[in-house]
Amino acid sequence: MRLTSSLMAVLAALSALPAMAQEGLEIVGKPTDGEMGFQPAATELARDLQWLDGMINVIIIAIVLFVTVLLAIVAVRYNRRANATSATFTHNSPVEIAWTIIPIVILVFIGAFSLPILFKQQEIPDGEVHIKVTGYQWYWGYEYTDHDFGFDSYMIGAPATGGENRMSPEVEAQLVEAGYSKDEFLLATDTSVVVPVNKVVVMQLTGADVIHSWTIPAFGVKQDAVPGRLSQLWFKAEKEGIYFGQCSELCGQSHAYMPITVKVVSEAEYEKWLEGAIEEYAGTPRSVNVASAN
Ligand SMILES: [Cu+2]
Repeated sequence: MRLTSSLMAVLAALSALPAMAQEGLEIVGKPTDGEMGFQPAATELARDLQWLDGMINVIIIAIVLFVTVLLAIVAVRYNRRANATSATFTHNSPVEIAWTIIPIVILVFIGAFSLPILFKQQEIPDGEVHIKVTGYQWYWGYEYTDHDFGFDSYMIGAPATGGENRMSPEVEAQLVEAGYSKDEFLLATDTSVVVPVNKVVVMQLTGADVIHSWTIPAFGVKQDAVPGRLSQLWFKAEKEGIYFGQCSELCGQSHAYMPITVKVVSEAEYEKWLEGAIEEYAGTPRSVNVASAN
């Protein structure tokens, strides 16, 4: 009898494993306690950014070491005890030319790598999935404009889901119910952005009240959602899984409670979800879409 109950406990614990939550989808993009560095890159954009960060870090470290060595030499060789009578010259043209030219060369070198990466982010390709994102105080609204449906996305535990933006046994139960664990509090949302893997997703962003900012660190995207303007971002996620982000523009009292959940699923899973979503959110049936395209 005891064995069965402990077996049940193990099974319950296994089913609550956060790494495999949500219909077998692994949680990939998530901050981890005590860790440093970036979340695993799930797009080419994120890979480029992380590579650029590492490359510039090498340059920064080299400059810091070089300047530290120069300072140490000056402190040891030219202090009053070691060098009682100091030289009286004030200029040295070759050195001055060098310390003007070399930083320019370093900046041009960095620019030669960073500008192409910036352009890759900001030049929006033709999208295969289009989503309009609206930031509200304090939740996100998503419209799948290819199929004319939309829904709002609230943090699990936010007032709209019956919570008070605080952890409680009820909120934990809601999280578990949705396939998450209590570790995902402040990250998991009731509905999520579902996108197919390896497809170009183009998002248009705007704000309904104040400026918000939509980001998924593992995708290497972050874009302000500004009232009265429509900005764009794009990504092509290469790995199925669950990715979290948070509003990244201070937007008021509950800024911390409007996270973002993106589920990257297989093409087949996406089609299935789309059928259900079109029905649930009263979107345009796909046959009508096909007809109007002709
Ligand atoms: Cu916000």
